[in-house]
Amino acid sequence: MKLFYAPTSPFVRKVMISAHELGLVDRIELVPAAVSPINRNADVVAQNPLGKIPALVTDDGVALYDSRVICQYLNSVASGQVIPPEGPARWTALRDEALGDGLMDAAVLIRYETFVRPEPLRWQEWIDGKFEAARSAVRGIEAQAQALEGRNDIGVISIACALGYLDFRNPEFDWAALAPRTAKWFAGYKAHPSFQATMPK
Ligand SMILES: N[C@@H](CCC(=O)N[C@@H](CS)C(=O)NCC(=O)O)C(=O)O
Repeated sequence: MKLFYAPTSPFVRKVMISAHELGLVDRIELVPAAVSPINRNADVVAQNPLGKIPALVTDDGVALYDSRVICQYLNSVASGQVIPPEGPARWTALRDEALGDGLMDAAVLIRYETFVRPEPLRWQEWIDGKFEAARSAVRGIEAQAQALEGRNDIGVISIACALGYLDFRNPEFDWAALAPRTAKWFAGYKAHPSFQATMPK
């Protein structure tokens, strides 16, 4: 399989942590792919018309995107448990994946607005709105922090990637001050070898 990737993308990290947990890392060839909303990458667009990473090309030559579909695919290839097969655990995992993904969306959009967009064109109210979305997502995670303990499904993987991305790009945001129980859980989660092996750089 080939994964179009960038080491700083939290969505790529979600896929790579899943691959580690499912024992599939050695089957994935990493294809470096720089992307940006203003600089589309033709190699990525050839696989994913949305021009976004992660994009995976399977051994059968089928292109898959986005990160949710790729994680479902990897889980099915490995007959794994990263995505619980049925019952309440499945819906909790998928709901929490959506929560983590939404937090990543807000954080990535803040990054584009503050780093990619030229300063005279920046819109502070828009940035503030995205930070407020990030705050309410963090509060939503904190409200169920106890339920994160002991899990290793796609929901906690996505939440961990989102919090790790905030630490990487926006340490001054200090999400942990809003979510002390989540911060305690995250301190333990960080020890996972899959999390350590996928640190953004
Ligand atoms: N919903 C997508 C989001 C992926 C995404 O936003 N990736 C960013 C990099 S972190 C990207 O490719 N941005 C390029 C663009 O917005 O044009 C997923 O889950 O894979």
